[in-house]
Amino acid sequence: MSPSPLAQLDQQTAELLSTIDALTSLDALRDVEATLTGKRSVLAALQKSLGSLEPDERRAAGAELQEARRVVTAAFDERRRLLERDARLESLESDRLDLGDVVTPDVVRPLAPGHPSLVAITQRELEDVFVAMGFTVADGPEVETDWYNFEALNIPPAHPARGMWDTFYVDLGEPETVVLRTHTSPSQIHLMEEAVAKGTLPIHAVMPGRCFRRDTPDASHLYAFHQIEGLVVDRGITFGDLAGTIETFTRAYFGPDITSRLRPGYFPFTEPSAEFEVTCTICRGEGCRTCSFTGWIELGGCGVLDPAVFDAVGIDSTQWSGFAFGFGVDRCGQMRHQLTDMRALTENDTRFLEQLS
Ligand code: FA5
Repeated sequence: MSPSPLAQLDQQTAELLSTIDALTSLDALRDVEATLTGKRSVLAALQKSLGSLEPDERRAAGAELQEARRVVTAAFDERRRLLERDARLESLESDRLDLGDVVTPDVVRPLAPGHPSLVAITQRELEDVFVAMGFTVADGPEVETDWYNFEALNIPPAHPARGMWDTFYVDLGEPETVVLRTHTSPSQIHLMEEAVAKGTLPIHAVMPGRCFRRDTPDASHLYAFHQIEGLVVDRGITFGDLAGTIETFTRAYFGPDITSRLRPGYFPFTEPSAEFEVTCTICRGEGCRTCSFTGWIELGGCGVLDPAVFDAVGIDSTQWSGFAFGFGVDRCGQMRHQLTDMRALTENDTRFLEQLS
């Protein structure tokens, strides 16, 4: 009888188990997998050799070999499980962040307190200048009917001057046309109506607030911006009073180096009307991108109140006269702080904001 092909099985199994035991990495384990438990293994070769045995012997040897394969495969799987666990622990350890490394005193310092935005600061400074000149401060709604934003200001429907203000319309399901106010001038109307109703003329007031236009944002335009409106209604008011007020304001707010100029302009609610400009504080009049290379920045419009506006609110224009102005708060802040681009006011860049604290 020929020697059984499984004569060395115990020893071969023991060798396989000790090879498995000696594996120390998953890479090594993958490299030898085929020779330990796969098609190229000793046990697979033995399996093939059983074909030469008698059926009875083959059955017995087959069972023996199967048991050896179970033991070797179980040892192999267990080794793989342990190596995988070790690899996982190792990667957790290397990824672990030591809090002592990342929490520096800088990070845990108390949060700096907030502070008003440049626009709020500017608005307050402008109010202070005008209060010192004898004006009171009032406000008006940001959402207006067409009548307040346009018609009462002598801008009837379809009037070409409406093109001066690219308007956001609000659909409240009301029969009246409702808009986000395009300027603070409708607050003139509210104030005059109130003064007429209460019999409190004359008026010397400024009305700061937010306005909205479908303007494309650029270095000197935002679509939500701020204006401060001025309104004087009294007896014997002339264009000279307006010019003097503008000049006094310019010197008080920007300092003696900055000059103002009034250029003829057009607004339907004032006659005569003017554009109010100041020397560009960024280039000091030399010309730059911010002032479109003119050396001047337009701050706003102004003029003597048109009698048609007095008629709309029921003020007798033979007894009373007045002037109004409206200029950009954001633009005043931009010029005062020499900001080349107004969009910095809305971008929440902390490097910019921290300079204001
Ligand atoms: C007006 O809005 C008139 N209501 C001003 C006025 C009041 C005239 C009273 C006469 C009497 P204007 O459209 O030119 O005018 O705007 C006035 C100022 O608001 C501008 O000069 C500018 O400083 C500011 N402004 C206008 N549009 C923007 C914008 N999109 N972004 C930032 N500032 C703006």
